[in-house]
Amino acid sequence: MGEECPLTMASHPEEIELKHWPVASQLNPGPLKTLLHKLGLEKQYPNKLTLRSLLEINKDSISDDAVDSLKAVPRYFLRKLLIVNADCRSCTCLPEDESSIDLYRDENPEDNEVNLLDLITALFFCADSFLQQEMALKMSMCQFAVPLLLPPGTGSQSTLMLWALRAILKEWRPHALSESKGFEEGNIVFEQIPFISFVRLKDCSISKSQLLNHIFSSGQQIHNIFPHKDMDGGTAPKTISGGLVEACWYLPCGKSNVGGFPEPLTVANLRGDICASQAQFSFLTQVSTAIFIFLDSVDEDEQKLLLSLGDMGSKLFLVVNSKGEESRNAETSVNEIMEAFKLKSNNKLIWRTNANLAKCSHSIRKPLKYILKECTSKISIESMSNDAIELGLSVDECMTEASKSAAEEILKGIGDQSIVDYKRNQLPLQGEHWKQLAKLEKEECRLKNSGESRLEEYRAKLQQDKLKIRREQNKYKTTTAMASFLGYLATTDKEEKALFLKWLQLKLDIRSQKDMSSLRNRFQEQSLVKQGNKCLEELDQCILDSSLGIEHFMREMGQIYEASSLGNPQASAEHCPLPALAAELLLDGYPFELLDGDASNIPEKWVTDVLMELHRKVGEKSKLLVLTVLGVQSTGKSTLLNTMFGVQFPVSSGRCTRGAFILFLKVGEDMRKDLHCDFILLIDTEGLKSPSLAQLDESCEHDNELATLVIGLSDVTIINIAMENSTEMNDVLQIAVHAFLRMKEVGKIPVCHFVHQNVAGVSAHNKNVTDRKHILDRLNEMTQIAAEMEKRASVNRFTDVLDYDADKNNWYIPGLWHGTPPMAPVNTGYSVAVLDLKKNLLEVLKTCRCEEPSQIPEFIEWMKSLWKAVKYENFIFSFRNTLVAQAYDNLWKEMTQWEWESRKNIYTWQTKADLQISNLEVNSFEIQSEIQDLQKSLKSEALKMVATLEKEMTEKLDAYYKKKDRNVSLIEKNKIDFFHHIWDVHRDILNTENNKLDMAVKLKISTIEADDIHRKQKVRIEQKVLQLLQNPSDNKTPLSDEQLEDEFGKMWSQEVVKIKGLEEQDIPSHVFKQLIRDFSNRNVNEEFQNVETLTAYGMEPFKARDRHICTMTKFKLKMMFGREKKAKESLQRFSESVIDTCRRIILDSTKSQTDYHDSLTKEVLEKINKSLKENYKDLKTNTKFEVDLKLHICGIASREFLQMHRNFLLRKDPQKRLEESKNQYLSAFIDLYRERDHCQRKAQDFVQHSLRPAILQYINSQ
Ligand SMILES: Nc1nc2c(ncn2[C@@H]2O[C@H](COP(=O)(O)OP(=O)(O)O)[C@@H](O)[C@H]2O)c(=O)[nH]1
Ligand SMILES: [Mg+2]
Repeated sequence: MGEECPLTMASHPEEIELKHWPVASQLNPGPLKTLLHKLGLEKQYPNKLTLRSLLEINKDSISDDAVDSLKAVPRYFLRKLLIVNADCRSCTCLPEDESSIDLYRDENPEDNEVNLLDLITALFFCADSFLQQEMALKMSMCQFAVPLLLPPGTGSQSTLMLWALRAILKEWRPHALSESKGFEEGNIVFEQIPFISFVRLKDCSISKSQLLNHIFSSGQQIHNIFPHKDMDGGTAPKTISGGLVEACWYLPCGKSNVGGFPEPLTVANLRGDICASQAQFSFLTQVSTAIFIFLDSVDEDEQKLLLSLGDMGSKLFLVVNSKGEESRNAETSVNEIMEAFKLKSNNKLIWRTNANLAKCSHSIRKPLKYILKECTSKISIESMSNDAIELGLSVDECMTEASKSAAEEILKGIGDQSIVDYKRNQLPLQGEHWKQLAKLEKEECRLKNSGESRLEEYRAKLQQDKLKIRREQNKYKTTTAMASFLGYLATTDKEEKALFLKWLQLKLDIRSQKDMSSLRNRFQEQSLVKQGNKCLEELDQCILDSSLGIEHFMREMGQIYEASSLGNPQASAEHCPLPALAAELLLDGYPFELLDGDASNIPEKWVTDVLMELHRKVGEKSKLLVLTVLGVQSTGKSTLLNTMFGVQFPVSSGRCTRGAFILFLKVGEDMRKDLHCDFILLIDTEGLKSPSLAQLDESCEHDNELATLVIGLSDVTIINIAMENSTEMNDVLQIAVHAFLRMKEVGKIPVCHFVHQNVAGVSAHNKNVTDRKHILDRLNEMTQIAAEMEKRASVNRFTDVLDYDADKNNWYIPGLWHGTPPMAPVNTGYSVAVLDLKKNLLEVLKTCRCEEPSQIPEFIEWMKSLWKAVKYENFIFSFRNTLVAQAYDNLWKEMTQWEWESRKNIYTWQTKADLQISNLEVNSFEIQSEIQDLQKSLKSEALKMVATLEKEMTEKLDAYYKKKDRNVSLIEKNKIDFFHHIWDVHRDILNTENNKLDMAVKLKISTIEADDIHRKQKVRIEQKVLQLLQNPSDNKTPLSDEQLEDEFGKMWSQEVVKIKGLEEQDIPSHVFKQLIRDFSNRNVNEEFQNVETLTAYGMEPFKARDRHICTMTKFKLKMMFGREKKAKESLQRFSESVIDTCRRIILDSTKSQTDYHDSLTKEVLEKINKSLKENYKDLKTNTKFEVDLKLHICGIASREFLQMHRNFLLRKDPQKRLEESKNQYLSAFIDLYRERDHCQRKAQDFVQHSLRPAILQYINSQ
């Protein structure tokens, strides 16, 4: 660092208008020009220094070097200020060269120091409006006074820094609320607060700033709110900061015993003599509740000035520096003023030479308290802008009128409506529709509620439903709010757009605070009552629904885009510029919602198109590294990121959105090589384990999904832990790890770092060794359990899934506040620790990777596949942690076993019942009544039997819960579900059983009837033949075979019409159902959804493949290339032997002459499971292998069992048997006909040719 590198220029100088000030090169020679030159800021003057240029990740941003020239001072100051390091003010003096200290040298201090106030003033001159706002915010976090009136610079008048202060939000607790622990929060510019000014006459020798620091610091330490002469750089002469008015706020913490004031106060401090800054002084007198003038004496001019202010009443307090004898004259002049203003003696405070600061501050506190008590005039800074303009001052935000009114127009649209109504009317797409869509999309993958319907039909129905919702969404016209929002976003002027968004954000915050604080108070009251959870839940939802910010508008934008892309082409053409708008915002450093945590869904098309647009905008150079922070709600995650990178994620205790937000940080040229990337992508998560959401049913599920997605996406994950909720984080982590184990492929192993907040002390790292070990032990233990559950042999430790080093990856960060908020400044230790963490993380990012960082397109692909995996996951996310999941899974397995026993029992019974029915000896006349009796009695027996089985199973479940081992206490709340499940199972068993009995009875009846047909067939055929032969019309020529077939057919169909056949069952689908059940809670949805016909599997020889062997990453696979080949060979041998054994079992089963039954499949699957269990650890098989192997074997089984079933039908089905004998009967019929016909003809012949002539002859012969 040195003279050569002054602050970077604004990266887009053309964006910044030249306001009313001349550029530096046109500055007249004078103190300002000199100072700017000294600080190397000439090129930045005026307002050319942008916030964005300071956010770049470059070497400078992590440098910790001390300043070595005055030109380096501004950069040092800003760098430290942006990471809220309160030590930033110590850079104003260059360190002296120790070797050349020469006590007698006449040093010129101007060469190596700059006055702090001058520095701040100069930086405000040079900063653009966004940087000004950020500087003011960070200064106020450090509890530094901030500029309220900036001196004129080269302009003609001072400026009221209204805009610059707008970002400052504060919380406090007035003494009145100390009982209820309530608090107030607000935008400091907007709040009505008493305003107290402190000014001085000439060179009054009292150090006003030091005194103010004394009065308004609360707690043990005197804090340097206002810079004073005893600080670094305090002695350097001020050249440009005369007339600067600084302001700070005193905010009570609600503890009356701590002293201080009961209400908030604004404190203003005018620098320099009031005579030199008359405009500022008149402004202050106009707006102040009280004004304290520090003076030694009053000369004539000053008297005139004071008197010219007119009636100030009792506002005025004179603090007189008493210097003993000398001050005689002064006293008279003071008294004259007292008289002129009719001031009481209380309004004069004497500062005695021998008094110290403590004493004096007491004497000023007293009247202040009195003023506050009586105070009727409160004022907001916002309302001061009129006064300022009247007095000829300028106001910084006048420049922003256009954007302000644009934002106000949108706000006007809200009017008196509640936010809930407003969102329903104006942002309709993201409401119920979107949530419903999210649910449908997940159901499409998980198929949890398919019930009895066939999967394809069910899926088609879900798709229909989805389309319906999109159509519904498409029906909405763009609402007025969205139209104006999108309209302003489309303005090409970057600064105007930024201003508009800022304004909108500020105004929306203020608006939703109104609804929010009352809701939150009600929530507080309700939660004290403890009962009526219903009410609490409703309030919860209300709080969620009542938050409104820019993110909601952006969310709506995404929904409009998503919906229109499915709708008519015209609408989608109309909305095609939307991704470009959003991409631009992303590039400008705005956060962008990746995952909507309220609905728990990603608008994939929207996100994809926006990111791709961004990719194009940066010339397809978008290599990125992803850094995520994950942690429980309100543990300072956003604060951490903001501090670390100077970004602006929303920070507040009261946010109610949730989800994952991304933000792009540009990497500077000097770091690109080291980091191998162009951007760092920050992901901030919101609303995890938020207590106000905990009661919502799906809260836990959404949290787990969110955590899994973001960890999966990141290169480095920061797990943010505030000590009191480390268990919650632990739980979430377990689930995420477990989810990864269940996924097919997790491409990379994210590095994870634990950040422990609020842990100070140099010894923290050492003292917490056992703590860290404990955490890691626990995570390891849980990973093992999970690996066991998922049969992942290659995973034994937490570090197999996430890259974690207990020693290096733990950070202890002291609390954010140094003292008791709200008056506490940010702890320097916090800032230092965060910077340290940042440096380390960047180092990690440099070295940890084994592959090239991905570009945006790959990132998108990866995100999609991760999210798909999350959507397919049907089990793990609903649990709090791995132990609960395990307890549930154990019991579930047990239940499946019990259920199977029930089914087996009933199967045995049913076989007997079948036999009983089929052995029933009846003749066809008694058939109805006898069989019905038997059917009735069997059904009631079945009912009793099922009831007994159900009772037994219920008792087993009870006993299981009573035993209290196997962590049953964790699944206490699932008990009811399990009981319901038992009930469901037995209803199902009973139904099936009744159907089976009905079928058996039908079969029996048909068999009897068919026997009857067989028995009577001979007679029938004879009758029919006789009938045909007797038919007089046809006795000339015999009937042809066709005619006979036809005749027979007619007769046959009349007879067999009553005989019901047995229906062929869909055996492959029965086998498939058993196969799916066999995987119970495992994550195989995706695999099985692609299976169309099971019978097509297992035709070719089975082949072991790479993807069957368990590895965490592709990278690891490469490393063990040699071993992998061997592993595959033994896997092949193993598979073949299992397949052989199973094939034998299957063939054995088919030899028995029975029908197919599910237990046959079950037997095969159990055999496979047994072999797998014995071998999976050695073979390192994964779920994919298990799925493929089982599909192969079940494919074989499904074909064989189908054949077996068909054979059975052939044997048993009366209809089939009749059909089979039909031909026999037909030929018998034809034969008989022919035979009879022949005989008849023979007889006829005989009659005709022998008998008749003989008879005739005989008659004739008579
Ligand atoms: N006492 C204390 N407060 C903190 C700390 N970090 C953040 N906060 C405050 O906690 C609140 C929530 O912080 P935020 O960063 O929004 O939390 P997030 O929800 O995790 O992003 C803010 O008011 C912060 O000022 C800390 O270390 N100590
Ligand atoms: Mg946050």
